[in-house]
Amino acid sequence: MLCLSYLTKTWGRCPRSLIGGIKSMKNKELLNTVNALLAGDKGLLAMDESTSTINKRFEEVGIPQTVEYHRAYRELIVTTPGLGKCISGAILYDETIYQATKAGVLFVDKLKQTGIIPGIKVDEGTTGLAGFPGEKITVGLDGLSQRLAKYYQLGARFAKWRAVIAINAVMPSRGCIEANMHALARYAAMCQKAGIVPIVEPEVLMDGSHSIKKCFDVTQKVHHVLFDQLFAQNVNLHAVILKPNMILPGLSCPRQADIATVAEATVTCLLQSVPAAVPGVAFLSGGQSPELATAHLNAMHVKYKGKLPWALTFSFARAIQQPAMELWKGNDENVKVAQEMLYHRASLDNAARRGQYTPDMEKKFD
Ligand code: 5MM
Repeated sequence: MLCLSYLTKTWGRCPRSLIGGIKSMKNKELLNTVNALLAGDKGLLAMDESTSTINKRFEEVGIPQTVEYHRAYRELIVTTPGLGKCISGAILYDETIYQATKAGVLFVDKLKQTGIIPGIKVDEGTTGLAGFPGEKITVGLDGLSQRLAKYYQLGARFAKWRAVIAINAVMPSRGCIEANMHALARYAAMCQKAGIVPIVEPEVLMDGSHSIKKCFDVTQKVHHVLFDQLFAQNVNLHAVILKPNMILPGLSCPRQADIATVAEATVTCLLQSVPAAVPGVAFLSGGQSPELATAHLNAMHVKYKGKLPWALTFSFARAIQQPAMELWKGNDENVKVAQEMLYHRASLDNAARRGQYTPDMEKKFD
């Protein structure tokens, strides 16, 4: 029997009918991954903080910023008892995908043993966008096909690329939105070719004093450009997961919004900008407190259950991890309590996906 990697290498010499067969095998694999990632009430765990971000988070809690502490922290996460009941996929960072538990089990294998699909952050961060002072472009397209092939071999079946859109009186510019959404679409096309499901993350930042309406308008515009670009790059929308921000006022906006308003604005914005072919929407938390991120997701499910074309789930980093990291503090003796907290937060997000979260569930950990 011909193996897929052989067929892929000989793509250029394949007869047309065989290429069609390979494409449908790849599509089937992509769709299987998507279905597993979005299954039931589970969600995604973003544990893909780059070195500078994890060091920043560690510094805030007083944890030494070394590769060994990064490894120990990620071991705490992947060995959390029962995590596979709550989490369908975990996004890793390049450093982490090569790391192992103290007992020598690769994190990727540990995740797979618990029924969690390994994913990988493949963008290489942001840099200033030439011609647009203050705005950022995400980089990492050069050599991406080769890196995706390597990550596939290492076990990753989905990937993530984050674009960052800031709001102020003059931002975002059209140039910034278009450049970033084009890069996201090129990334998504390369992922699908490699048999890897792309998570596309156009994050409209919460920083600033803008209103909830401004966040709505900018996010809607960003999504329109994103899906136009995905279409232009022949990306199969059935095998993409969108990772958006919720619709929120800026952090320093004097007029904050209640939970029901955020839920309604977020779903309305998505209904107006995300095609029904997209199978799932997995929110980032973006700096919201864990409790609020969970409550917002829950309110969307309570109000719109059964009325939405896509699955609505979570792909939180801070909103799942932060309380556990604060309990751990880098000390071995705190691992168990930190793992209990991690599991607790993830299970509350499962409840939110079912529309069954109530604030009093928070007390169960006290
Ligand atoms: C927005 O950040 C993503 C979601 O995390 P939150 O739920 O905390 O908002 C997250 O996946 C992020 O992309 C990674 O942590 C990587 O971030 P950096 O800044 O290291 O690229």
